Amino acid sequence: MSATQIIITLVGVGLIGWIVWYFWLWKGEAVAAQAGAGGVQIVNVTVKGGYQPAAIVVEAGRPVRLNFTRREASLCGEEVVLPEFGRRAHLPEDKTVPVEVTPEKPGEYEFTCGMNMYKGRLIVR
Ligand SMILES: [Cu+2]
Repeated sequence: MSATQIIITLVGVGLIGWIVWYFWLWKGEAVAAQAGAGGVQIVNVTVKGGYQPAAIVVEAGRPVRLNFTRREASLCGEEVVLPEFGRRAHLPEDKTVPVEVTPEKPGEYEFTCGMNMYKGRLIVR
């Protein structure tokens, strides 16, 4: 193989690796909740083509307030569901809707849109 062929091969492999990582492996950076009054853990979540942030780190045993704001006309994110907590909320466009839960046990808890298309995770430590 010539040097050019080696370089082209390496670039190709790198590109494939990046595509695999970006589309299948990357789940978004986890964001830690901010401490609010009374020990509430607060996170602002934007709903637009998904949840931003989609991974939220909180501490067990303390209340968590997720402030959901839907910033899109699409009806996909109109409803958010937290199945493990038996909670669901309607999210009107451009209005912030707080959803409070208290995760007692460490673990990962999913939240999704009403159709189970948008997915986010509450990582409880
Ligand atoms: Cu949906």
